[in-house]
Amino acid sequence: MTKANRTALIAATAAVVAASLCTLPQATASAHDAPHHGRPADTASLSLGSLGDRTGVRIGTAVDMAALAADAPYKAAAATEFSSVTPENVMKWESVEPTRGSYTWAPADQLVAFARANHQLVRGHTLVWHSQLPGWLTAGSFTPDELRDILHRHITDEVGHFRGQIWQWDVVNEAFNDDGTLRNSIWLQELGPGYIADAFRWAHEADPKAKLFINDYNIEGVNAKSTALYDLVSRLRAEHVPIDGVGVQGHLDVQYPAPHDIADNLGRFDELGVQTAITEADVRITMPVDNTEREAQAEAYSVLLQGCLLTEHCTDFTVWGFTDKYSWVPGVFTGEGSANLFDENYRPKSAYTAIRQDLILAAPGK
Ligand code: 9MR
Repeated sequence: MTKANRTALIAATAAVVAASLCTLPQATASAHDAPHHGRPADTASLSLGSLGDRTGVRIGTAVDMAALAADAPYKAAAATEFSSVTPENVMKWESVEPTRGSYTWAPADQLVAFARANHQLVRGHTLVWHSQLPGWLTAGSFTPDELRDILHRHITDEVGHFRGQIWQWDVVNEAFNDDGTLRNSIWLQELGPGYIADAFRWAHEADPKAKLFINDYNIEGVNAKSTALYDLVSRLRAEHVPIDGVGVQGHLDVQYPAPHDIADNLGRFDELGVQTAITEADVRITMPVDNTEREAQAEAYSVLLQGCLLTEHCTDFTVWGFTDKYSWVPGVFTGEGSANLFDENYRPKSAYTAIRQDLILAAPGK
């Protein structure tokens, strides 16, 4: 898409969103897809996932497995509204191997089965991270060689367990500091910067068909961190390391302006030959929420999604949970919340309407 077309899309979308907020009937979380029968689709009845399909961008959500088991409306919305799912926690190392050598796959297997039953793809999250590591690993004293073997085995076993069932793996998560230097994690300290290329090679060996991503936050626009990541991906591609994509998490806060150069940032990864995705979108607000903040939130979601829609090889847009009933935000950012598309009673917010309109406007898309 040319820059002129991008500008036109953004302007037109803003107008449609403004109009729709006044006139559209409220959509529901359990919207089902209508059969087409050769007639133009009635977009009001289409789920986010189906609207995304018309644009070539999958629309996903992170899934909280406790909520999925206990809350029927949550399960219904997760099943019908989205075309891909990401386990919010159950594929992380502390969840799958709480005791050394003894694996707990059941919750993650349940999500994979849920996705299959609902014709959804799965983003695997995440293999190499500094956080949510099991105690036996962080408290243990291992030599660098031992730690390298432990990491190799973790990747081989986990990717192997899910072989053929994962669409995209977040192989390496949050490896950078905001200034563009590599994070001083246990992996960097003990194994040196080569751990990143090794992790991608090991994951590729275990499942050659999965798309392998590096994922991070605060890399939505062009900045020191996203540029360092760009340089790393460029080097890895030149060295034929099997890296397929860059995940841009998209955790925003209405009190800071949403970057308006997301498409410029994602577009430069197109040029490296890798895919991109928005992998963890949410937009938090300082409580209590007023109408201005609610509309600013809708705009921020829209800016994130449009950045993806405008980028040729941006393949998916995932929200980090869809209801305020279950959100990581209040527990981490004191006094903030309301970050999701639906409120705690599953009522859609302006942000939900806004991203529907973006998808409708963008079809037929890429
Ligand atoms: O949403 C996740 C929350 O339930 C966990 O307690 C937390 C632990 O660090 O991780 C959250 O998910 C994070 C994701 O895995 C990586 N990017 C940031 C997400 C929000 O913290």
